[in-house]
Amino acid sequence: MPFFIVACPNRKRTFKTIKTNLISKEFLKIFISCFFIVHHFTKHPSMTRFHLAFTPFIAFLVLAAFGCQTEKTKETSTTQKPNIVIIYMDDLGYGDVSAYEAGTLETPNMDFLANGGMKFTNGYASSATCSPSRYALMTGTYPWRNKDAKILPGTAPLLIGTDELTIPGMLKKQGYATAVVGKWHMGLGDGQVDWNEQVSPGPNEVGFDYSYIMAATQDRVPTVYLENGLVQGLDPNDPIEINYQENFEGEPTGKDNPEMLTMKWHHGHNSSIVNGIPRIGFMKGGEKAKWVDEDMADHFLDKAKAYVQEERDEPFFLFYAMQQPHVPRTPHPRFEGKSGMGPRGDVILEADWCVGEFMNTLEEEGLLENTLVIFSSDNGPVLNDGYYDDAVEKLGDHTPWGPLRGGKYSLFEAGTRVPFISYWKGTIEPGQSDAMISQIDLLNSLASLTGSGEKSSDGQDFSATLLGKADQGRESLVLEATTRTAFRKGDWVLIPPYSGPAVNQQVDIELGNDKGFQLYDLSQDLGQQRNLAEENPEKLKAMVADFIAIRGEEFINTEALELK
Ligand code: NG6
Ligand code: CA
Repeated sequence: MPFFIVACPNRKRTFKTIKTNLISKEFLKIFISCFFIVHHFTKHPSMTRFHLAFTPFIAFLVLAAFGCQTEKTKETSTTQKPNIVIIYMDDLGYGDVSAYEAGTLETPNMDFLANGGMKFTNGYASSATCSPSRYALMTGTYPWRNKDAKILPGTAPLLIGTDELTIPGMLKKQGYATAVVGKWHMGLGDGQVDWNEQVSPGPNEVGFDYSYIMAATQDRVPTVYLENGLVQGLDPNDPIEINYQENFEGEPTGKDNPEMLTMKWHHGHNSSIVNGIPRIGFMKGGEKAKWVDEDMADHFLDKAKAYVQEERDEPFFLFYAMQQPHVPRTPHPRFEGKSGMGPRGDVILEADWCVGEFMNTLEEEGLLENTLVIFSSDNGPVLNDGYYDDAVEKLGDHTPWGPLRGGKYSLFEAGTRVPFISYWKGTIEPGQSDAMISQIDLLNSLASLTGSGEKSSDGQDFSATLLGKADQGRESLVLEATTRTAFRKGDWVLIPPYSGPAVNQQVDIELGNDKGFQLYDLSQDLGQQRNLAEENPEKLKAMVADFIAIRGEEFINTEALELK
C-alpha cells in the first residue's frame, strides 16, 4: 500500500501534526469525490461489474482515511502534551548560575535556559535539605506534613506512599512515559532492604516506568547504581551488606585508616572507604558494582540522553536529578582545575556542560519545540559540607548564595531560594519573573498543562506563569529547614524563635535560630539584616496568625540539627 505509507510516515513530532492534518483533509476530499462517482455509476444495473471492481478500492480508501484520522488524533494529543523534563541540581545556590548575576562563576548552558526562558527570581525549593525538598517536589505536599521527611540515611524506607499522588504518577495517567535518572534520596524499600535482590518499593512503585538512580547521596553507601530496583554490575558471589550503625569486622574506615584516603573528611564522612573517599555508613562487598565517582556525571548524562532518544516518539517525563555540586565533589579530569575555585566550581562547570549536552540531544532529536524544561535545585549552597576540598579556600569573589543570607540547612532565604527556570523553545518568550513560586506548585501546574484534573492541596497551578503568560505567583509560602519552619507572605518573612545555635560551625552557615521572632521586609532588605519584629508588632501579629493558620501550632516541635 504505497499510497498509505506515503500518506502516514513516522516523522519527527514537531512537524507531524501539520502534515497529517493536510494529508487527511486531502484524503477526505478524494474519498468523498470517489464515493459519489462510484455511487453514481453503480446506480445503473449495467454497472454492477464496476461496482464489484470499485468495492475494494472504496474499502481501501475508507481504511486509508480512517488510518490517517486515527494517526491525526494521536498526533494532536501528543502535541498538546509536551515532553517535560525537570533538571534538578543538588545544593546549587542562587548565585551559582551566572544568569542570576549574583556570583562570578560562568555557567553558559544554564544561562542558555535562563536567558531563553523564564528566569524566576523568587523561585523556592520546599526545604533547605534534599530529601524533604524532593518529597515535596514529587508530591506537591509540604514536607513538614510528612514526619519522616528529613535527611535520610541510605537504608531509609521509601518516603513517598505508593498510593500518594506524584508528578510521574499523574503524568503516567495522562499517557506519559516516565523516568528518573540520577540522585534519588527519597528512601527505598520497607526498611529491611536486601541490596542483592530486587529493591522495592522505590521509584517504579510511585509512578516512574523507568529508574536509573543512586539510592541516596554520593557521600552515602551503598555506592552503586540501581536500574529498576536492581543493583547494576553486582557479582552474586560478592553480596552487598549495608549497616548505618556499626562496621563489618575487618573493614577499613575513614576514621581508622587515614593512609587509604584520597579525600580527607572534615566532619562526619569517616565510615567505609570507597574509591579512597570516606563515606557515611558502612558497606561490605559489591566490589564490582561500585560506581566510579569521576564518571558519575557522564554516566547519568548517557542514561538521560538514551532515555530521550528511546522515547522521542511518545510524550515523556524525565526527572534528571544530577548529583552536583553535593559532596564529595569529584569532577571528571576533563573539568579538574577549570573553574579556578577548586572541585566545587569544577563540578558546577561539569554539570553545566551536562545541561548543554542534554539540550543538544533534545535539539538533535527534534524535540526542543515540544519539550518544557524546568531547571532548579533541591536546596541552597554550602561550601564545606564535610570534606576538605578547597571549597572555602578557593572561592575567591564568587558568592554561591548571591545577595541572600544563609545557605543549605538555613531558614534564611539562601536555604530555599534557588535558581528556578522554565524553558520551552518557541512557546516561552524569554523574560524574568519576580512571581513567588515553589517547587510544590509544579505538580498542579504540570497537571493543568497536560489536562489532568489531579491536584495536591498545598500546591497551586502556576502553569501560565511558568509559560510566561501571566505574572501571578504565590501570596504566601511556608519554608522548611531541618524540621524548623518559616513563613513568607508578600515581601515579608517571619522566622519564629527556635533554640539551637545561630551558626552551624561545621558548615559555617547561619541557620536562622534566634530567641525571639524575626521579621524581615525583603523589598527593602533582601539580605535579611534588619529584624523589624520589635518595631512592627502589628505586622508581626498578622504574620504569626497567617503562619499558624497554615502550619498549625505544632511548628514549635523541632529536632536539633545534627551533622555528625
Ligand atoms: C549531612 C551530611 C552532608 C550531606 C547532608 C545531606 C555529614 C557530616 N553531613 O548529614 O554532607 O550529605 O547530610 O545533604 O554527614 S542533602 O543535600 O542530601 O540534603
Ligand atoms: Ca541537596
